[in-house]
Amino acid sequence: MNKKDCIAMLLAGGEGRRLAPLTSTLAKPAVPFGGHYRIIDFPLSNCLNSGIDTVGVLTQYAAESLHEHIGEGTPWKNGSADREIVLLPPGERGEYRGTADAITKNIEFIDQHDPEHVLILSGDHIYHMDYAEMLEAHKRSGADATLSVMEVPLNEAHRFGIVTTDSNLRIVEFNEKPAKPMSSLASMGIYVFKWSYLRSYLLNDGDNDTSGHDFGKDLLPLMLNDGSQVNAYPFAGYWRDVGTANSLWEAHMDLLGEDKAFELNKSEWPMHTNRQASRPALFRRTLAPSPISSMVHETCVNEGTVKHSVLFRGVQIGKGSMIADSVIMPDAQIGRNVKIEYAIVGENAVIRDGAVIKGTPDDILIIGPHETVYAKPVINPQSVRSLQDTYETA
Ligand code: ADQ
Ligand code: ADP
Repeated sequence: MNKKDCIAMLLAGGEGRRLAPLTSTLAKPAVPFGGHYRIIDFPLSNCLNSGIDTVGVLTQYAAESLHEHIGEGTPWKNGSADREIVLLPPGERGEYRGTADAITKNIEFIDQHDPEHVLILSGDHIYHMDYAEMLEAHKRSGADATLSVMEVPLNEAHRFGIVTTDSNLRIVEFNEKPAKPMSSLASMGIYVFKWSYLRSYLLNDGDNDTSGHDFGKDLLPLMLNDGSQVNAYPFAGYWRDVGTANSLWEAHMDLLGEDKAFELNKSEWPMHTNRQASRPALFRRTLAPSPISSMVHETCVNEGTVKHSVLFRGVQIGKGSMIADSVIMPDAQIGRNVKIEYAIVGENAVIRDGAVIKGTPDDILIIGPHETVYAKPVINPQSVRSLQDTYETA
């Protein structure tokens, strides 16, 4: 095989526990996003748009959901036989013990391509990013590793790897999810490494029983401790880690309104998704007074009132129902006289006539895929499940 300049390894095997029950049967990267897509469509489309032609996708938890969505990767190959998107579940090799271990167990796959650099991506971020620019910065600086970084709100910094840099953008300190963050410059979990350099660290880490085999917890701190040159690549665009119900909801709300923070479909940065979902993503937008602006997939049948919400393909809403500030995922069936506020309703959920689902902006309710909710006020997700049990056994 020809020597590659850079290939990508896309980490998509995490459990996504904080998004339960949306992730009860789905890997987090397979969770629907933006009326038409799944989260993993973002890094896959970014790779295509950035000219990265080889992508290994590391799956583990609920791998089926991703395998079904990605298949042979056709939508992200743009008809080119030179592009390769390969699913890499652990298979016979035992489990992936952490993000670094997932790469270690695929050293052979990477070696086949003999790349100069390896781009490590995460499957659960919403953003458009030109990886070629990051790769350029990495090469220009001659760093062993380059991490993309951005400022996040200080009150959210504890969710991220937090870095400190010197005036040349060299990282002098890295703390994974610090309880008391001293800065708000966060690692986006997007890394470029010189492959020969990363390879030797992975081999050592694989043999180290005290390691958690994780990039953020183990490898990056070790690399800095050894005096490696690790640089920061500041990213200025929109980027969201949607690992929690509230962040997934907020990222959807960022698609709405005239002053929306994120534009999904840019002609210069096309998004791709799998064939089943790939009928043109036409949305009706109700634009007039901006608070009621919604994104409604053209296949929805809506007989109710929808305000400031995102409705995916195949959603049905009956007469007299009111949906506000919510995200309704594919094929959810909502009956008559239902009230839904500040909630995410999972794929194929069934909301019976008269049901009330009310969250708050700080506590977004999730109704899991395929769950049924009956006409009884629901105040938190636990009660959704216990109510369901009561009714189903009754
Ligand atoms: P987290 O968001 O907590 O922090 P992590 O749980 O390590 O990230 O998951 C990163 C990616 O790897 C996800 O896409 C996940 O699905 C996947 N993954 C997790 N475990 C895996 C496994 N065993 N096998 C295969 N894939 C796996 C990371 C960094 C932080 C950084 C944030 C930015 O550690 O430093 O700030 O990302 O979001
Ligand atoms: P402000 O605090 O000025 O209202 P935001 O809270 O929207 O602004 O965000 C401040 C910065 O942090 C922005 O650059 C934004 O992209 C980033 N940011 C906000 N929320 C998140 C998040 N959940 N994950 C990652 N980055 C975020």
